[in-house]
Amino acid sequence: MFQISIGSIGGTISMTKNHSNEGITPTLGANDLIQALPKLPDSTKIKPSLLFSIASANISFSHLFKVYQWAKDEARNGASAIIITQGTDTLEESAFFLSLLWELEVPLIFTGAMKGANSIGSDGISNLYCSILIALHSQSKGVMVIMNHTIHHPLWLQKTHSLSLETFSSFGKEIGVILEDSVEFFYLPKVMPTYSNFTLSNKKVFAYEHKLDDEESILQWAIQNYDGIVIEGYGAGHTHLKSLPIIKEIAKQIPVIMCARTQQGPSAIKTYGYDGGEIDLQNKKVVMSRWLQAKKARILLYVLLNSNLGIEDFISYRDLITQR
Ligand code: DAS
Repeated sequence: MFQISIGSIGGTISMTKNHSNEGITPTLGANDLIQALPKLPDSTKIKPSLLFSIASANISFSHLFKVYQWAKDEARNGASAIIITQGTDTLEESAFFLSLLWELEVPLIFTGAMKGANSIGSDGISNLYCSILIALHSQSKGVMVIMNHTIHHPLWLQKTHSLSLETFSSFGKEIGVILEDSVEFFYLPKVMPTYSNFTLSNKKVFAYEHKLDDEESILQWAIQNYDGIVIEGYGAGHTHLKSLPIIKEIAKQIPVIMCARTQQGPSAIKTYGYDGGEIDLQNKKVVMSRWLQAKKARILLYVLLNSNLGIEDFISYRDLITQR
């Protein structure tokens, strides 16, 4: 018997309208969602569990650590694949966080929906069904996200549109597709490190995005309250002159990561020579995130700091992304 355990956390995939004059809210659990699935092979057993029933804006690392422990227990107790249904607003972050912890080969698949369960053209069941097809595929392993017939690795995934069905993109690095009910992999993702010493301790990472004519006082506040800082810098990862002396001081004490605030492309390492550009920043001990977007860089640094690891491990992970 091939057991697939499905854990639901909430999100639009679980949402329905209770009163005609109000919006949709989480009402359904995994047990309700599976009722609408087409017939599966007799050798497949689906085990649904309602884990949480919340919008994804309310998911914390502590919720996700419980999801991780639940998924591990399911795998230990015989599940051959795990599916998590959650809101799409933080889907790429949840999946990336779990990818840093999930050391098993058992596929751990995240999915959601852009339209409520009772809306016309609702995509939830199609996404769940595609997730099951992936779960059953012999080459599936590790953490993946399935949305809109496309298979993504959490490292590259970004939500790009607030409401469209076609919102998730890995910008050309999609792992595969599900077409005609068949899974087609374009490549199998590289196995990235996991951090088994992670605990939910109190190390926190502050992330913020530079804006035109920005404030520098926020950085001074952050140093007193956080153990690491991720900045979404201008262009290829640059700062402004007012922040420079503060960043220089902060980077002597805690990790400071600089990312590109553009949606695509890496932060630079050797192009710009002006003060506040990447060469100057690196001379001041700031680490460029390269291909890690700020959302992912923040989670990676959070996991490392709470695993008693640090900036060297950040650099190793970062560099592994582009090593063959
Ligand atoms: N935006 C909704 C979703 O797509 C709500 C959420 O993220 O929980 O699931």
